[in-house]
Amino acid sequence: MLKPRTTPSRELVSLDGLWRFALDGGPGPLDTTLEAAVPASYNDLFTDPAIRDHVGWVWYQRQVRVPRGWAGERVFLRVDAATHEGRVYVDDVLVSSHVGGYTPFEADISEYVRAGEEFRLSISVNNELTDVTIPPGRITVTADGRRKQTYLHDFYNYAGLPRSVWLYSTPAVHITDVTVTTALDGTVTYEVETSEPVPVSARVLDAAGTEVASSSDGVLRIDNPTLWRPGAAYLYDLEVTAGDDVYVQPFGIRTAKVRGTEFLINGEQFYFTGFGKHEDTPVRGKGHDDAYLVHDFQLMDWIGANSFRTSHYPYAEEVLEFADRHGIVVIDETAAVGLNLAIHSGLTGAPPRPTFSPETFGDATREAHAQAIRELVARDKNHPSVVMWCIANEPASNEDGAREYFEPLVELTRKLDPTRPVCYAAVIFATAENDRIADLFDVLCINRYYGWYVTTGDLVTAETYLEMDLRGWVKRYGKPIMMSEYGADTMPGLHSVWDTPWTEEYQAAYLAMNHRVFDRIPEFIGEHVWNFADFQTAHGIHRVDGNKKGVFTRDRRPKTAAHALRERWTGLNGRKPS
Ligand code: GCB
Repeated sequence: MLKPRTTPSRELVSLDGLWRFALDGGPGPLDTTLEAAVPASYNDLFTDPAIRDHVGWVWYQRQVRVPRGWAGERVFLRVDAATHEGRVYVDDVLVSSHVGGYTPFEADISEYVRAGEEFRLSISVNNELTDVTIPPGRITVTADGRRKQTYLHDFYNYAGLPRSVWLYSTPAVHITDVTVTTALDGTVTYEVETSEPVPVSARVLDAAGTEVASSSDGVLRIDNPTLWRPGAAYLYDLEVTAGDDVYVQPFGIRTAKVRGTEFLINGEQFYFTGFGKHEDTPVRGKGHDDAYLVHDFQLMDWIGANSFRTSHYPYAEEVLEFADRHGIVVIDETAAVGLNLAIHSGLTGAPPRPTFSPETFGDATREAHAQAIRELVARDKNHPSVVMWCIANEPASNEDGAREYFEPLVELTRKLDPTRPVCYAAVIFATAENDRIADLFDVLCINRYYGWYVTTGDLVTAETYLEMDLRGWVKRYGKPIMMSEYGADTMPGLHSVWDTPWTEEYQAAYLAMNHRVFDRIPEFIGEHVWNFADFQTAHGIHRVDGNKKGVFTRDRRPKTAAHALRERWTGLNGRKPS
């Protein structure tokens, strides 16, 4: 799905700003004095707990004037994200609806609007998570009649319109999709879809704007191509012309492959250093913010991180474009977090239920999951920064039914994109012995908290357990292995001379223990600390104002461990620490 852009044939109007906001009403004029910022999650904007804890639909509304020059053009309304379900109304007409909180959708509204005139735009957004949504959740009704949302992940269920909303124009016949595939010798293959059959041609411009190739047969050849490399990004523009429409798709020339136990970018071994992140900031919640975007990438550069995982959902496209431009490597994850009922029963003492069954997560869940994969790949396939798809975080891969559930999803991912490796992040209950799905994937991504949730405060035992665990995976599967999560909650300002959990020293010692183990395993291809920054967690779970495993605080100040990581990672440039 194409990102809206201005091109010689397309215009773009941002609808970001303040919208009228209400818990109910709509699509007629909202009777409200509340206003909500877009982009932003609505939850932390208001002081009223009834809004923050609301379960169900909310309404956003504003007037929009179609530019007077757009007569005869197609007019589209594009929502970058409505978390988790969105419905778009032009005046009283429902023009589009979409399920899935972290991928975009759009509607051709040409027949409902006129150039130069205003219309009332309403978007209703639903935050409910159920056993057929990705991510899943459950709604219960309390004894006093309140609907309560629970879910199987720790981060707060921020909702609303956390990304931009756009109005854009195209010519009547227009480009609807572009797919670019590259090879290191400079061969670029492109596929273009259009709303009606028209002749298509394309040319490539280098970073200086000079034309370096052109064709109309789907294949382009660039002589002496400059590759996109981690830490040394280089982007070309593919300018596609189809009839009267022009679309410009940036791309990079690079490959991402697994060979034996190595992860190769452009045929060279790559070692991941970095983080699992979250889209999470004070007040905005999951709202995209360009200032935090710039600052977070500055901090990643400062600390020597060359990569991150979009845990646990697709991030705003602006983030991936920034990574493309700055040579940061991305593992791109679906929102399939929490397909695991054992963790929940472990935490709550509820009797365990099988994760994969018609009564729990069955065919309908898997279809929602398949759709999440389709939309992720459709949106992000052209980003050179994305080197691997992660299709789930901590599923119950050790349980009956896991293989039946995942096999078709892995096949689907590979069919949609044969060019990138595929992984999932394995939960602690899934071991080399009992995991049912690891052989289907390319890289072993392991989440482990020895020394934190297990053997808390005892890093000596933790070190032994961790090494045994990781070596078990290497031995059984012979695939590249990386740590996709390891971390310890840390209260900034808390210090100790002993191995005391929650202190800054303990976080640093915990990470150092992990690193000793990684460095003893030749098949290791990377380390992603959990988490880049502290983040807000679900109401009512056992956390002190959020998850504190950040190496940076929620307002992005370094904890002691940040300096230690900087020492380890700086200067590696994708090579394994020695
Ligand atoms: C995990 C999850 C992550 C949590 C983390 C934690 O295994 O993948 O979403 O935030 O543990 O801190 O408990």
